[in-house]
Amino acid sequence: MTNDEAMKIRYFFFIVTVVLASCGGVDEKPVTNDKPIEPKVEVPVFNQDSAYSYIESQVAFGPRVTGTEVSDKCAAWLTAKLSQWMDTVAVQKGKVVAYDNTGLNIKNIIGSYLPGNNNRIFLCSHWDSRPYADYDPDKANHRKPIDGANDGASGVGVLLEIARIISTVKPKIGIDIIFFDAEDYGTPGDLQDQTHKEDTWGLGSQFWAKSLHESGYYARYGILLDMVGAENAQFHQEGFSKYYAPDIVRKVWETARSAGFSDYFVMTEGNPITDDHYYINKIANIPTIDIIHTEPGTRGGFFTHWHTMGDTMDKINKNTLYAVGQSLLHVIYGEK
Ligand code: AHN
Ligand code: ZN
Repeated sequence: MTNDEAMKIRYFFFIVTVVLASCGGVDEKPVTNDKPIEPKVEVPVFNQDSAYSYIESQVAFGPRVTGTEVSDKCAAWLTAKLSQWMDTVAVQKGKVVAYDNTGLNIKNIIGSYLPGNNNRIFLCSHWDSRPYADYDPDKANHRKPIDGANDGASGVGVLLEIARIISTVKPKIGIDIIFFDAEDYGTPGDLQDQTHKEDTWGLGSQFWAKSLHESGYYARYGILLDMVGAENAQFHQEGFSKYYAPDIVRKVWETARSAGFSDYFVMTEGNPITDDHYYINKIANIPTIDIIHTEPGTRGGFFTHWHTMGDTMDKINKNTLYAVGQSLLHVIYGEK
């Protein structure tokens, strides 16, 4: 090759290099995500058989009507179960006035994981059973107490299973599990028009919200479970939850749906319901949502056997328990 040819070749490569360099100049930075990549959190598996057995145990005591001997026995059992798994357990005792002006001795039971951690949430459910099957088709049953397998025991069963899991796979945030007494002691249906008494439901949560079990108690938010065990249950986005805690509703429903439970956690707005979370929002000012099975078209607006003698163990469905429990685990282990 002549000198001239060699120069031409060198010149050619010089031009190619310049062109390539200038082309790459615009977006030369290596491709990165804006957010740092976070390690994927391991979410433990919810055991619906275990939750089911905790519901069975409660129902086996008989109706857990506030202030009765059966109620005392069940309270002792719940306290023992929570003590097995949580760091601390407190029983908040109180006296409240019922719809008929009788005094009721109540027990709210609170288990705490990482009690010293200010970054915390709580999960709750009522553990009492309604003294009156006032929605039973047979009028003769309207003053009989109910088993409350779904209305009461189901939420507690799911939360006991979560307590057990928390003790084996440690979440990053603090968690309280609260069982409220006397939620279901509200005025019987046939007396509603005669006794104009406000706020006869949620007596345990009202007591707790006014006089927290620990002075200065703080939680970022709360989640209430109510009737979370019936087959094909649907959880509409309850009205007070959307009003007081819209971000938590969004977070929980999005989490549940992306975990595969969109048949249960539906995107429709439900009516506002005077449940424990209402008093927690109003009195204690902690944004709290209610995951509650409502059913437009039924007489009470809830699941078919609501406040009837038919709210029994055979109405409990393990797939529903799994949907709720696994969704809650995704929420808990996704928090930091
Ligand atoms: C009312 O019917 C006003 N509140 C019902 C709340 C409830 C009862 N949840 C379970 N049992
Ligand atoms: Zn009830």
